[in-house]
Amino acid sequence: MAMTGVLRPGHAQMRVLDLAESRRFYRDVLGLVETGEDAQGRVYFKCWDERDHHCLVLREADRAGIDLIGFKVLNAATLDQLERDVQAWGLATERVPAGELLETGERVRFTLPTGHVFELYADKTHVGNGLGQVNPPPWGPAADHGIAPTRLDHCLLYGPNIAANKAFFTQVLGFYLVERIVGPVEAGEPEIAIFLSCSHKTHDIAFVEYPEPGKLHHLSWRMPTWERVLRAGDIMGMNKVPIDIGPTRHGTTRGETIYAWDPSGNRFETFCGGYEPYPDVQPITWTQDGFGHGLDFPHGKLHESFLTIVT
Ligand code: M3P
Ligand code: FE
Repeated sequence: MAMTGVLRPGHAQMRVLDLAESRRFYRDVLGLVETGEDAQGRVYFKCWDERDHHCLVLREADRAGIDLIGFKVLNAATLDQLERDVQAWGLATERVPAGELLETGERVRFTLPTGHVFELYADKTHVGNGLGQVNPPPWGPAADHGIAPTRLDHCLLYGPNIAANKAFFTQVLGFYLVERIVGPVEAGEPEIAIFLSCSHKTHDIAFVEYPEPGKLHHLSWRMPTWERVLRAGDIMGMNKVPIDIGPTRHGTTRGETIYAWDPSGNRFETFCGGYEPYPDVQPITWTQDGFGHGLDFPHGKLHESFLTIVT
């Protein structure tokens, strides 16, 4: 089998300021499927076409942002091996017991050089997408409730020392570099953004160099088509959701996109398209001159908010 090791982004736990308002937003405007609430009051969601129990956990807090991001790995033996590899690379790990998140097995947790709490896990209950495993229809009612992304696609995180994250993800977790943005020529063109894949996607995770650790730029939600991205924009308009950028296309990754804000000010993206890299791809570089087109290809505009607003 070609895809082993780390499989995909599996969950994010996000902080929200008002749980009731956010619950309505994620359920009825973004159109996720609510799958549970735990004893701590955290609320769980999945996208309609995901099959595991959840991909998003909301926790009420007095500041917005991201608590942790979790990636699913192939199986328990892979998890054990990666735990040893992470430790050998020099990061301290802890085991979070099974059941700490609903319907989720043990997780191996550590903190990335950029200050983000990152987890690997092998087990989460298969709840299915509601269409069944035998002769399923292509979609059902949940695919037409709100914006209705099909899956959690990737996240973009901001923090210091992305060079160390790049080394860690490529040397330990089996990711490869797909695209990068470099800084000014005078500074020797250091990497200021990296787009990393553990799959066939243009990115499963991306990082931007930023002085403050542990920051969230956006969680990205996969849409099946550009028309569906435009329709997401219609739904944002109908619901007075504040939009940051788009609808437009990133030059970086070639994805079609809207960036907008949830009720707590956490940015999210509705995203589709891109191309399909393999691990032998030669990374694409965006220079300072090209940065504006990398972010917003048609306008060639380096939107100020991209660099300055994070949670
Ligand atoms: C994304 C994406 C820049 C592009 C950002 C891209 C800063 O958020 O999902 O591809 O050029
Ligand atoms: Fe994105």
